[in-house]
Amino acid sequence: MAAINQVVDLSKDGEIAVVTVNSPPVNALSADVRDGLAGAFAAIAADSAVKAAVLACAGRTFIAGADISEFGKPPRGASLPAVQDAMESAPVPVIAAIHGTALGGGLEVALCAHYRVSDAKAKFGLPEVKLGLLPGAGGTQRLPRIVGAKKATEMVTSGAQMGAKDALATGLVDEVVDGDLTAGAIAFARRVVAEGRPLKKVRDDASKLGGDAASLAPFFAEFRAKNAKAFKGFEAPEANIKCIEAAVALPFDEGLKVERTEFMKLMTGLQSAAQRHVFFAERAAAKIDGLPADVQPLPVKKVGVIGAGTMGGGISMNFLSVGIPVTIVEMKEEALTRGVGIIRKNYQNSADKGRFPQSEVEARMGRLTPSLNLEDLADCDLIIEAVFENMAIKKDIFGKLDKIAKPGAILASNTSYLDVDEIASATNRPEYVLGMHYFSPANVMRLLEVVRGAKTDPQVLATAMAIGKATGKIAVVAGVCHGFIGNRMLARRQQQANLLMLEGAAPADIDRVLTDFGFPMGPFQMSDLAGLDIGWNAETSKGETVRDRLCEAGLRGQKNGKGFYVYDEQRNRTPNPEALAIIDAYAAEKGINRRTIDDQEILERCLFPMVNEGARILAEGKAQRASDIDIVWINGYGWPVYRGGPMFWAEKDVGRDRIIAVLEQMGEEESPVLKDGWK
Ligand code: 3H9
Repeated sequence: MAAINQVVDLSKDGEIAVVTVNSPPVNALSADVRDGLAGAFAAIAADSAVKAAVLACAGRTFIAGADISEFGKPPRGASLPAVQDAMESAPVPVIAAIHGTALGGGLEVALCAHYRVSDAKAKFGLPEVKLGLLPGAGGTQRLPRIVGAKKATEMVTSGAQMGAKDALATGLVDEVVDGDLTAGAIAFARRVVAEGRPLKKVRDDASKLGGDAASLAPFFAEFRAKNAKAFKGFEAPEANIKCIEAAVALPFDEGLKVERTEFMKLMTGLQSAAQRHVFFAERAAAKIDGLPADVQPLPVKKVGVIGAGTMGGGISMNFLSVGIPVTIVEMKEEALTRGVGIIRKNYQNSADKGRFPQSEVEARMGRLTPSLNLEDLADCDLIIEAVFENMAIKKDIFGKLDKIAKPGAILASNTSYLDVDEIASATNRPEYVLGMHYFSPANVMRLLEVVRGAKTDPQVLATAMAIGKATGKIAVVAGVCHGFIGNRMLARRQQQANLLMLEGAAPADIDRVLTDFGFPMGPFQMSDLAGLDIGWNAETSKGETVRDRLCEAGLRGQKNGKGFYVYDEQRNRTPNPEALAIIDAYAAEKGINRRTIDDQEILERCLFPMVNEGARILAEGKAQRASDIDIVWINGYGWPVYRGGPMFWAEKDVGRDRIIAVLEQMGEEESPVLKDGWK
């Protein structure tokens, strides 16, 4: 085998050349890989003894795309189009041998081969849209020429992957190989040569597009309308659709020009920068600062959950769904039966929607052991408490657990605000105690704040992070403080929303400003949804707050059809005049001077104090890095992913100076970290 460079090899099996990319972890198309491929295909073109070439990859996957870490940096090495051109116009047939995931630029390279073969597990996709981009190396022009414009539109706007079976059916691959992939690809290449099959170029064949511009116009219109809600706020889906339209309407090279123009617009824009930031931030969140390299997570083979309410049930489902048995404990039979019933109903709903077969409902439920006895948790490796937010109750439970749980078992609290160190102090094993703060509904929401107590053992922390990942969560390390990362910042937004409401902004206007920004819901919609009377007590209510007065007047939110809004039977909402009158009266009584407040003030006052709180959290070391805060807000609170999270937005969109200026006007002291910046 001859090395073209350190990441690309060229070898020969008789008259078949084999080009192998070996650039861990995912064979991304870095400058070195592009240089290596350019060198290899130049050598192949110059060698008359070569009759066909196979392009394969070492390691866990075929090329997973362009190297995202190179984006935004000065170009280096061979260009991707030059590499693709060298393959497509090679004098001999080129066969791509695909395993793992051929994604983005990886699939676009494979589409420049004359034939493609894969193993049975291979997956194919153009996920650029998830990075705020579009396939910029011919993908939007070549893919529809194989799978048709309709399927290609779906794939590029969702980033969805296609399996080997469908790839074979559509002609995206020519053969699915059993056994050794490279050997199968070489055999396939020999057949191509022996049969004198042509050098098929995807670019030259428009027969599978599925229609022309006129006949496909209704499809595109309908596709846009159907997805308007999902695409709202995002620039990339529309740009992707435009490119597929160009593939249908224009000759190949003209379509390619449209793709290039649209790609460059997205590439240089803020949305893609934000989404690329999120890609790396998600992966960075999994890393624990200062963790010795040799620390391995402890095995978690059995989980205990205390509390079969909404949270406890949702938390249990995360484990049951991935094959880990759960013992769920409640105090009363009735609550236990209800909780278990809801878990079954949720699984049944998923089965009814075709997400998995009926047998899977039974398999998952079969892993659940309901119990009324804490002692049944004695053999669990991890026990998660999900009862009321009450320190005395939690300490009592942890005291009992300490005696019941086996040595080495991890004891976690799902508290959303309380001091994990104080909870840990109720045990003799504070090093095995931490917070695992799930977000409701816990079986759906991806965020998990893992709260590291003062004494939490690094291995215990690593275990909670690993089990979070294994159950499909994005786990973020937080330090002990009131509300941890997410709720601590949310409190600042809520405080400002309430003040703005008293000073003259209508709740519906505040909600509108935040939903226009990209949140799925504003704070008052959220209050109505949660129920205005959560934590409110009719007997002790003294009418001291607007909330007290709304509840006293019988406004409870969505549950009784009236809160800040009134709701009709379809849950359509209109601002509630009764609530507005209560707010007006309250403000008058407090002598608050009501005025017109514009949208910019609403937005800045709601979000800037949150950013400041994020900076304080960093200053106090309660978050490991600014990007972790972004991940919390995107995955737990609906911060629009195309704005990159509050800290990215503050730094790259608004600018810290503007935030500091507004905070000063508001009389709020800024964190030094906000002044000096963060990494
Ligand atoms: C593109 O192709 C544009 C073109 O159309 C046009 C160009 C003109 N680049 O996810 P993992 C790193 S856009 C650089 O944990 P898994 C990742 O950061 C690209 N680095 O592994 C991580 O690093 P670390 C279109 C990359 O097994 C490590 O690899 N392609 C890239 O769970 C392992 O990653 C995509 O969007 C990259 N492209 O999943 C695919 N990809 O260890 C993006 C990964 O330091 N990638 N890294 O934290 C993926 O979806 C997953 O990584 C993959 C593997 C499914 C491949």
